[in-house]
Amino acid sequence: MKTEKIFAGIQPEFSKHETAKIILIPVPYDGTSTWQKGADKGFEAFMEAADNMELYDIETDSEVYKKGIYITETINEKNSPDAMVEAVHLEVKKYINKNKFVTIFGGEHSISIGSIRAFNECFENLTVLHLDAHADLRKKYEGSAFNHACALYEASQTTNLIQIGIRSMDITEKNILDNNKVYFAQEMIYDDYWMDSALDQMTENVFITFDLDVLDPSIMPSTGTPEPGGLFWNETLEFLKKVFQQKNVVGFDLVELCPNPNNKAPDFLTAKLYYKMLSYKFYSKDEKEGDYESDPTHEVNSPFKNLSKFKENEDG
Ligand SMILES: [Mn+2]
Repeated sequence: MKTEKIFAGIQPEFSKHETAKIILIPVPYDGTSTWQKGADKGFEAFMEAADNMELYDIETDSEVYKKGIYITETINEKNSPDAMVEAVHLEVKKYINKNKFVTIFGGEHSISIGSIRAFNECFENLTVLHLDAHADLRKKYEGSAFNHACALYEASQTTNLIQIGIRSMDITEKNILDNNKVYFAQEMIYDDYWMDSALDQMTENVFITFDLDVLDPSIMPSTGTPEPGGLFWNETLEFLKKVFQQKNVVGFDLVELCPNPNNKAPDFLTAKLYYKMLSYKFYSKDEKEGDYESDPTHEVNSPFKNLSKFKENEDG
């Protein structure tokens, strides 16, 4: 059955399939999570929070919803993790080929396997930017290669994988991870240049897979496996802003919202994070569409100018 969903109560003219630049694919899958169940309820909670969000973004001085946000039919394939991954793969690829900006909302992290595969097939030299408390690099877990604990294994073999905020992993994953491209949470605290360093390692095309448990549980307790010592709101946005500004972000997903009916703040954070990422995407895109090189006012007009900590050349 087809039910039309509308993001954040935007007018019908901005939520049409034909004209929307932004596609949101809901995949409320929770087949393999191992501790707290409930990631299948994340999308509903996200949508409810978004209904209560103001749609003017102060920082970018923009209303990105006017680019159009179309929500596709929910992917409900639950026969097996493999079938779910393939359903996501096909749906994501279909919309990339229609030249849309594709975003995916989980569900647990195994949904990213199909998305990453689709983006990797459609974009040259793909970087996968993975924000997560967990490395998710197991080749197999509980008999399946499509478990949430394996979400990034394929990407580690087929893309330029950069991992941010990691603070929990199995010893066997040490053999798979690339130490130069992993930013462990406990090291990031003492490293003023982790953002620039990670940016230097990215290729032009970047897909972001954002596991909400990368955030500190004090601001994001609503995940299946909360881990202490995570990222905070402003530093996360500062980093994402730089990525959207400096790279061609080709799409992103948000996964692992496991809502608590008694605490709506994490649901709202998630809605706001989603909208912020869109605001950054289309702000920087509009800039790039203009004649960047020959526009001397470019720097002056940028609302990012005063916000970037690392712009000035500090020498020793
Ligand atoms: Mn995780």
